[in-house]
Amino acid sequence: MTDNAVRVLEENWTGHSTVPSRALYPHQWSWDSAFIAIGLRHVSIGRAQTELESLLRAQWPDGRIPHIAFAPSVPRDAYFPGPDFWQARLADGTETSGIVQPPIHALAAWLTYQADPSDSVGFLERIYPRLVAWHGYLRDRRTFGGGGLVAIVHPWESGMDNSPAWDLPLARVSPAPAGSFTRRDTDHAAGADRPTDLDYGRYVQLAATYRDHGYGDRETPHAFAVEDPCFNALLISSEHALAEIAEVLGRDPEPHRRYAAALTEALVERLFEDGIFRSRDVLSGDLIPSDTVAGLIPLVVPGLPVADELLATALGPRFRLGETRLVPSYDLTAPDFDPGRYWRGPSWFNTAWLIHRGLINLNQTGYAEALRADFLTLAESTGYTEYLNPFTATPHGAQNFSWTAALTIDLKS
Ligand code: 2M8
Repeated sequence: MTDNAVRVLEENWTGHSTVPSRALYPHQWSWDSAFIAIGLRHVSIGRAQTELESLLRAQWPDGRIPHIAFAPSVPRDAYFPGPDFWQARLADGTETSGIVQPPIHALAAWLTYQADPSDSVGFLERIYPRLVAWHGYLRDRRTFGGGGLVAIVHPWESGMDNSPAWDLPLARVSPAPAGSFTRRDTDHAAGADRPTDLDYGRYVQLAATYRDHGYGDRETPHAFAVEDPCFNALLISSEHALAEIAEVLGRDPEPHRRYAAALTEALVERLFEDGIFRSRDVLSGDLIPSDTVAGLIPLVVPGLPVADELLATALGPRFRLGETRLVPSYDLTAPDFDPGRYWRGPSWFNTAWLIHRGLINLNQTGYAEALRADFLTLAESTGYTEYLNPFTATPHGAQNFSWTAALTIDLKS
């Protein structure tokens, strides 16, 4: 099984990074690269380091890590929105997008170091200041809500593009006119598995507005600004990882620990409701009453005070952990649950990996082992699919998907 997973990563390797999927996503994606490094560290420590360092070469002077670093060798219109849409070019000519993705990179760097400490201190030295700058960008430029949590300004920044939690805030966005752009994703995946055209038009409009304001967080009149529990939980886990990295490098870990503690308090105070974490719409000030897998990801936060209640929700009727395949992306009891459409119901391997990590942290070894076994069976039987139906295990989206393969290698190791 692991050999097949290694082969997937080899086929998707470009020489310095790994594309999520040759056809659907032919460039380097931010949080994909972090998950991929977590698997690659067991195959080649050098490749895992290169994966993360190549992404950090696309970091902007303001500290943000863009969600896509475009490969110059790929046709400019192979993916939409491509480099001509984003119009973001670094001094060395690297072309990128202008939005971000969940900050799991410091955790990936720490796990990479742990796989081979003797060969990784130089790597930590090189990337620590960049990771600090990345978190600094989020802390200084993205805390619009006033409670200390970081806000995303585009659904793509959540990594869970068409999550039902975005329906309410997105309703206030007028879509870019039909015909003003051409989708490329539906050339490679079934339309019924992907976001609707209406949602896509809204994504394009939001990104164009941000671009037309120079990607300035204060300058842009954001029509979408949301505190997402997954994004903030991964920032907390990554701050804990930065504390560990700082200790190895002989720096002061305490600022990282203090920031992680403050964020954890804010996360619980601002987003925990009805046994789960919900997203807060910064513009209306309201919590969004759609329960998605993002609300379970804080299980990865060390010392989470509401972990027992959150675990009960994962096991309860909304997600039925242990009774469905992996963990569904959306509340099973919601009337608009859709088992095949992207982030509106199907199960994903990266979120299952995160929840598995949370279960291990909580010493829930029985649930963790069952989830791990399900993960490994499904990864192989579905051809390392991107996502799957939580009842029938029918594969959806791309095959030979990199983070599915990488996280398989990690859970096998
Ligand atoms: C999906 O998102 C991209 C936009 O970033 C897309 O739909 O075109 C999401 O699943 C996201 O989480 C992932 O990072 C990306 C590449 O795998 O694909």
